[in-house]
Amino acid sequence: MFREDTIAAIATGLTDSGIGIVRISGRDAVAVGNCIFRSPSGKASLCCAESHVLSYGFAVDVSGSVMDEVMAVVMKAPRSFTGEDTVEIQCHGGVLVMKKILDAALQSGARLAEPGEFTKRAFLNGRIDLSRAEAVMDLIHSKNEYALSSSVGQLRGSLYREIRQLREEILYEMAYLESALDDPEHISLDGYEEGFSRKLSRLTGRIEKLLSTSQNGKWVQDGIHTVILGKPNVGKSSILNLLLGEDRAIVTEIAGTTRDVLQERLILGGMELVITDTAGIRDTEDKIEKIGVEKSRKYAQDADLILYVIDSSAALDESDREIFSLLVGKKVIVLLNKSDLPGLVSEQEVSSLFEEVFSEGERPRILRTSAAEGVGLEELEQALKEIFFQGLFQSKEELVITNLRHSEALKEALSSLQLVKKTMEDGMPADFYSIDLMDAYTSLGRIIGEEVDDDLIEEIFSRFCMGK
Ligand SMILES: Nc1nc2c(ncn2[C@@H]2O[C@H](COP(=O)(O)OP(=O)(O)OP(=O)(O)O)[C@@H](O)[C@H]2O)c(=O)[nH]1
Ligand SMILES: [Mg+2]
Repeated sequence: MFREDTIAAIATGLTDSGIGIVRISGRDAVAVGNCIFRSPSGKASLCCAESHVLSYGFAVDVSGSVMDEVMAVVMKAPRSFTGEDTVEIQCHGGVLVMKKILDAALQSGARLAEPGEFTKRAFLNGRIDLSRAEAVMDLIHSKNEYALSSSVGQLRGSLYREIRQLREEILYEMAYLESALDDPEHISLDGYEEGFSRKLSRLTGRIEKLLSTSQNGKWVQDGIHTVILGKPNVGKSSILNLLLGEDRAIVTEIAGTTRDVLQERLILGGMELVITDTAGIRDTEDKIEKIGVEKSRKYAQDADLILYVIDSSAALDESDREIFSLLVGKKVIVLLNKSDLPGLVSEQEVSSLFEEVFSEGERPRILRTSAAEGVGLEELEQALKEIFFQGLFQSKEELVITNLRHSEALKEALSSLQLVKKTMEDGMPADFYSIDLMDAYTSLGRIIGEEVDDDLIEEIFSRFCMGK
């Protein structure tokens, strides 16, 4: 799958902007770059340019006409992102001018790069492992602080290092067992099992710890699916508008205003919420409202988090009881809204009702809000952080598994190691351990790209964007 030809692409966005970069990489990158670059005197050549130093000049097309005033940089192999000779032309960021410069590169011998091909080359040239290549893309797609922080950590090799260490330890055990079985006279397995069993527990413990972060990883990557639930007229849509900072949903004093679900994405305290405003839940004869109420129930079932809004100036009733049943087993934050009005519902009242439904550790937090006066946002932000990312992301290097492919491979490695444990507990001889140890070693290898086939590589990199 490895190709030695020279590729080119526009590396910056295809919209008008200050600067645009056309990137060329491969064996003939400098020659191609030199065809489209002309120094002010016309004498200096990119072929003699010092590596990693900017040269000022002009971009010219194949007929020699000047297209733009540019800076060019040559990065000699292996000290470039791809590990190959690379030239980057920094031009003005007009879409037409970038396209013309790319065209000139293609006419001078380069081929248009496929999506992700620069990063694929970096991987195939051994510049970065697969987990870091994937982190590059995750970083580009990061839409919230936590996703960014996680991909920066993985880009700097936090996952790679942990996986490599785990594999080394497994390899050591495999090698030891193999030599002992080959040469029983000199290497004894007496008493080996006790130490080996402790080691296995440590290894499975480390993999379990990584896996335990993958749920958080999903929230980081996809956003926390949040549903605003409550009776009609309690201020659900007003809360949505407050969170969004704009009048997105219709708010009126008429109960039953919201009839269909309304979904938006927003960032709160660095976290991304995919938030849904729903129709107020009540018994109704209105045909349309009824459908809306059904939808509210359905969305509540699939939610990662429910914001249960109560109008604290009105007494609780049967509809609230019904909503309670939708909250069981869910992460819930209760918002006692309209706290600017004289209160009829207290925290104690709500909390004592929850005692019947929730066990002690899982009882929802209760916060006072006033959508009318903009009160309660900071407390909500704080509660979200504690519920979803307790203890995580304290440091930039924190390892959180955000990639489904990685968590699948970790699960497989874990179950292989558990099989080794079982083989041992069943009293099978040591030569039965190695197949499962090898499987665990291979599964972990897939994360960093050491045990992957060409199709998977193609698939992973095809999801990348152009020019990366
Ligand atoms: N005083 C006060 N009024 C509020 C507050 N939040 C909302 N309201 C008012 O309550 C009424 C209902 O607000 P909505 O946001 O439409 O309530 P809802 O829960 O979305 O109602 P439905 O869509 O009918 O289910 C409106 O008149 C709002 O102005 C608040 O914190 N304090
Ligand atoms: Mg509403």
